[in-house]
Amino acid sequence: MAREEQESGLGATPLPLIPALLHLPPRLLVIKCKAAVLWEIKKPFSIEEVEVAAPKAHEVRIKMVATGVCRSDDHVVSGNFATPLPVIAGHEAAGIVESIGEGVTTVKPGDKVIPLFTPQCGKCNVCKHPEGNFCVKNDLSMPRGTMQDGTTRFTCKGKSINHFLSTSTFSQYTVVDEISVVKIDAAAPLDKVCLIGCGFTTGYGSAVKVAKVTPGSTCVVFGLGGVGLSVVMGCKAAGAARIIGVDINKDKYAKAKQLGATECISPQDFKKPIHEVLKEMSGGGVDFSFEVIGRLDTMEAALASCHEAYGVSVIVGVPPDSQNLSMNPMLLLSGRTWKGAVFGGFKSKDSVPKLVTDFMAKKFSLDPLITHVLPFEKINEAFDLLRSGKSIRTVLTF
Ligand code: COD
Ligand code: ZN
Ligand code: ZN
Repeated sequence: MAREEQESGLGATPLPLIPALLHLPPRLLVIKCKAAVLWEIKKPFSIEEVEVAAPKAHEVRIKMVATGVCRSDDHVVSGNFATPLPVIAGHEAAGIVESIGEGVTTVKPGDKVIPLFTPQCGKCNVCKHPEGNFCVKNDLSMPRGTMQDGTTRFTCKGKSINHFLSTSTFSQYTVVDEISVVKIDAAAPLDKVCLIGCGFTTGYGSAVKVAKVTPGSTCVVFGLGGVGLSVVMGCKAAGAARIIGVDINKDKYAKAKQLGATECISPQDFKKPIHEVLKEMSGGGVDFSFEVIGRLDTMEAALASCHEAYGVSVIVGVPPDSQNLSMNPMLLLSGRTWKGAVFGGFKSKDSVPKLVTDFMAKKFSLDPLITHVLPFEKINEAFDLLRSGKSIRTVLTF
């Protein structure tokens, strides 16, 4: 029996089970394991037995330990996020390196790692730029659903299954390119730090890195889901004096206040447009505003609610299918700054291990974001919880 089968207890079996191959290092073996396959949009995930090929040169095979369920995964199911099907989705996770391909130098078997849905190749113009983080090797802007070499490592029922955002974490084992994974602290609890792989970092970084929130400032956060709450945490960590939460669901307010929101309001409680309300509340406009919902109307409202002469507005949410905004340029000519970024503007390989270290040093907590923990097999329940608004984050454990 190969090592990974003994350790996992999850029924993962190496293939082929030919005695002559069994003494070979695990990196040369195909692994048979369970994964959640999305065959068609608007259908539930089906737990299937899949074959996970060995990592090729500069690739890493990971045994998954925990994965979060993010809104973007649900956008794949709904068809709002177009990516090749059938697919193994999931992109917010943590695991342990099972084997490595030739030439891999930054991780080794046994290392705790976080897969990176925004890679950091270190060589492209973006990676070399001090501020850029949207590495040209990303599979986000025009998803191919493959490894960097254009092929896949998953098969199911004789069919090739696509990757998602270079990570595909809804599987007991996955294969990623070395540029899409990073080693983290060996003591890190993987069932918590998995959130650093997307939701937490996206929100927190939007405040501390993209907006660069300043001490004593006034901030407004539109949308108090898991990402919006992480923006609230970032604003607080950066020393904001006032943090106003905006959400139509008042059930979100208690947690937002626990994490640092000083007041919470619903646009539905006012006759005036919400940006007018916020301008009045802040004496002319807030210093920093964040759109963390993914709607065009709230993007406009967030921009208009920051101060006309020095306000900074950050778009965090992605609107469904590529809709366009039309806006009056005067909103910017007076001095506003309008920005956006993925993954909180952080260079992934550089920043993720540091964020894990900060978490271990108790600089922030991830517990308030984790409302549910379920076994991986209950993935469809986790999506029901997300769609009904009952969960902030569900962590699936393997
Ligand atoms: N006005 C005020 N609040 C609203 C409105 C409205 N019109 N509509 C919805 N809301 C509230 C909801 O009640 C909810 O509390 C919140 O907005 C949205 O929260 P969630 O839980 O649905 O979503 P999150 O926080 O998990 O994520 C939202 C994003 C928009 C950030 C996410 O979907 C996204 O687009 N992520 C960033 C894109 C990206 O980087 N993608 C790559 C990997 S994720
Ligand atoms: Zn790059
Ligand atoms: Zn995500």
